[in-house]
Amino acid sequence: MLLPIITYPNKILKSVSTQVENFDENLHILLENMYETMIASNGIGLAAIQVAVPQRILILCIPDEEGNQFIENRLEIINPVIHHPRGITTYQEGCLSVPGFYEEIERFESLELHYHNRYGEPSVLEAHELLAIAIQHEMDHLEGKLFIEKLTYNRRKKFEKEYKKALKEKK
Ligand code: Y12
Ligand code: CO
Repeated sequence: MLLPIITYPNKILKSVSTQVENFDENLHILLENMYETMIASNGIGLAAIQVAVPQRILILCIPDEEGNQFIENRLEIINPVIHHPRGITTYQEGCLSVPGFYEEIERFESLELHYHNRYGEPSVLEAHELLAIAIQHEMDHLEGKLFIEKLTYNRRKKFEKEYKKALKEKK
């Protein structure tokens, strides 16, 4: 089932998400629906708060070199914690909750991620480059933060002006 994606400036996106306690059928249905919603929207990452569920749940599916996304590469990440962040990189980020806007953002280049899978089993993964960037972008959502909050004052002002104009034109 496709879920509606909440977009900026909806205040729900500012919620701090809570830990998942129950790794049950409801969680599995939510994960399936989030994946379907993300793929249908041409996304590579989605946090549960973007579909109005304030829990620490992320879905990621990094495309291969040809840009194809395969379900075998889907990552379901619950209650994540970053360990050993290192290096600095920049990437032109976008967000399904801020449609039509992309900006260069600085992130750690590599990290180790500790998390739980859909059955509540602990897992660890080593992430570099695009996966590491996407994890950091999605984990900011868990704290109620959007990538636009990382912009300089002037760039943020420009964004607000352009975004408001685009919203008006959409109506
Ligand atoms: C690097 C940087 C950021 C992330 C977070 C995940 N972001 C996305 O998956 C964003 C996807 C996105 C897709 C859009 O739709 C199309 O391109 C058709 C889109 O739409 C418009 O801008 C109109 C915006 C964002 C992961 C890795
Ligand atoms: Co986002």
